[in-house]
Amino acid sequence: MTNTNRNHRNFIDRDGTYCDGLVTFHNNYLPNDLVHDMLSKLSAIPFKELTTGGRTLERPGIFMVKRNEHDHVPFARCPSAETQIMEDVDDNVLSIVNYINSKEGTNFNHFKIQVYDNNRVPIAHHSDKRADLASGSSIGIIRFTNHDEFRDTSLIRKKDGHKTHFKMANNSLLILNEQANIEYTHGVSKMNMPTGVSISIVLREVGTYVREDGHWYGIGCRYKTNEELEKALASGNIPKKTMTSHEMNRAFIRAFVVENKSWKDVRDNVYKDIILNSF
Ligand SMILES: O=C(O)CCC(=O)C(=O)O
Repeated sequence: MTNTNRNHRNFIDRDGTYCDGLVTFHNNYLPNDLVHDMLSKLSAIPFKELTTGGRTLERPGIFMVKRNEHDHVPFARCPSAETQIMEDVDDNVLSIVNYINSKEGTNFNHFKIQVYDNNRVPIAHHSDKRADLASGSSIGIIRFTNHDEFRDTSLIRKKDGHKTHFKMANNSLLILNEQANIEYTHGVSKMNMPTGVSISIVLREVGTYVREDGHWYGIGCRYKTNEELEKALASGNIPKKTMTSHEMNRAFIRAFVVENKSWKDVRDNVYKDIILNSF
């Protein structure tokens, strides 16, 4: 007889490296003094409604960032950021980020924080959108839950559908390197177990920046640095855009779908025209 109880899954819940050596999982990651009371501290964040394609998601959330040396704002053009303003990171989130960056050698500067009200709120499997992610950078997900509750976070290998489940309990950290994000989708499944609140922080290293005057530069843009953009603006020799913003939005949606499905298509093919038209 088929076991239809979805709680009976083979979970990975030990520290280690998994999934073709591309993914690292840590339990009890932050030291006690740092993790103490973190769920209730994070619960006090003024979360907002998130939408994708105009549709409200079941998980409220917020985006926080660490600005760069020019005080410009890292911005990842991803589906759920469509109506969001990037907030400056608060002290609690910063304490977590600083610990992870110094321990893992990462430069995470962009943080998506989401509240999952109970185990009935899923997140569909997807790859993170690479248009604006720093080259070679990893993606981290750290989770905080009540007591010994957990969320079922799983990875699906795009080429053959192979699925690996991670038991993300309080203070667990999953790190996907760049190749893992290309080869796998990740998502959070529903389970047959109503539980309390869980808060996750998705940590990314974003290499695209927005200035106060509305100009963009960085990895996802035509001009890769602020200096290059300044020079182009000063020369008055800015090329004419070949796409309207409506066409750009449509191109993004197409590119997002490709990234979710294909493990072969590389960033430069998928985002080429968008990059040339971003400045
Ligand atoms: O909250 C999680 O565990 C994952 C969230 C995620 O992958 C995302 O929002 O892109």
